[in-house]
Amino acid sequence: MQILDTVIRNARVVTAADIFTCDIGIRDGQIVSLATDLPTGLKEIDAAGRHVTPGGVDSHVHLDQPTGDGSVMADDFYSGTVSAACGGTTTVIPFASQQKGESLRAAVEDYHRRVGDKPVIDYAFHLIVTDPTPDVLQRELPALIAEGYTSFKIYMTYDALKLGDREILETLSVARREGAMVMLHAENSDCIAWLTERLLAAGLDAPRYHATSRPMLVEREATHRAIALAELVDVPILIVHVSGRDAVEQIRWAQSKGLKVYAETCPQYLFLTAASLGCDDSFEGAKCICSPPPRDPANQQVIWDGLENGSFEVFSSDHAPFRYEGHDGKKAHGESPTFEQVANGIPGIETRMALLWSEGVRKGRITPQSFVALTSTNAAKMYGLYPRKGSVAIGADADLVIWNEGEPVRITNEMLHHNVDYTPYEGMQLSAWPAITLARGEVVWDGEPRGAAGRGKFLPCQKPAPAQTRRRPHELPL
Ligand code: DUC
Ligand code: ZN
Ligand code: ZN
Repeated sequence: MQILDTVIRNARVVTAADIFTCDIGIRDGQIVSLATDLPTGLKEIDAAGRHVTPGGVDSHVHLDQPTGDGSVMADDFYSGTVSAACGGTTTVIPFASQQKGESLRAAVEDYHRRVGDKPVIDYAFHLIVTDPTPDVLQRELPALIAEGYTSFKIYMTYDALKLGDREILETLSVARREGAMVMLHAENSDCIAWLTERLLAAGLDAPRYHATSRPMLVEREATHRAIALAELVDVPILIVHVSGRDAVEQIRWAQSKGLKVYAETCPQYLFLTAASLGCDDSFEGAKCICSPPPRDPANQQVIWDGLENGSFEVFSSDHAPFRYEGHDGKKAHGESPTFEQVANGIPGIETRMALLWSEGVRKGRITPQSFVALTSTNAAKMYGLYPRKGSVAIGADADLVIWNEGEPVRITNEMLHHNVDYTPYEGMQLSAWPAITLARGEVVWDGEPRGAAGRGKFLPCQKPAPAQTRRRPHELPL
């Protein structure tokens, strides 16, 4: 047997299905053996007594994405992927966003230029379709899907991004025909605009009114409409960043009807509430402005329940990094802008995995196997990267996290590696953090960031199995 590059000894391996103890043999960046008493490798790592999980697949992150409103994302493909690796994530899927009036191909080319030779870990792209012209739908989108951009996001809110119902139907129909996965940002744009206008007219413009302007019913209505449109077209969809009970009820209703409606949630809906946006009119709450907004403790519990009972497939960060200080982030419109002028999004690419392992697995809310499914395996399947990514299996990339558990870890922004000047989780006490992250067999985190810029590779995605329609094509004239 050819000598192994690395052997991880006595790992307590966790997959989405099993937990077992073995050595992990790695050669040329892949897992080549899972056995006991493997021969000595060129490098040996002792994992006795430690859980070893697949590296995280963070399938919803925003890195160096143009915003168009004067704000600039704080993380590019270097700082964002270093931060990811230090938090146990080994694959990221950010968004190449079409500008209205621009071709989708131009957005993809621009985004590859932005990536350059920066990434430390592997990455794929989702597309964002904002202008579904006949040319985009009939020519560009099918060609891009065939080239490995097999998922795209549709927004139901934000003037610069949103599609109307007819446009959504046309776009869903292409996804069905081409076998792509559609992600939907489900909030009712007109309801938000109507409420925002009234709040601002009444002088209620502090960050906390962001949550008032986007109550759960706007998410419920849009979630229901997205499900209805997808049912009409007969295509699977995934509802992103689900925040609470109202949307969860719609999703479970659809799932109970046998519709392929998948859902994603994020740490902010487990660990933040609307009160994180402030209890007074201070601007500090802008740090936690994101959409949909975080809700309240009862809704946090609904999200925990959904993670436990299978309502959610994916737990992503929705890392959308804007600095608090300076004039290109949360304050791009001045020192004290109105809530609707504040860039939407919070950082979380590095804290996602440890938050869920510490507060989910170690507190007995979810099993280790569910953790793996939610943070890695399901996202790899959902977006066509499985089995290369998302599992500990022979032939898979050696993307692994060896966990440190039982010692207190207090989250501070200083310990993180993103380029944002705050974390919403400052001061939180956890009981786990990745000790070592390996990406294609290379140590990229062992208490220090180790990955070199440019080692991350672009991953063309397969057409995802979960995006396949249930019905036979001849049943609908689509
Ligand atoms: N939607 C996202 O997916 N991310 C950040 C902001 C938003 O509205
Ligand atoms: Zn969104
Ligand atoms: Zn997002």
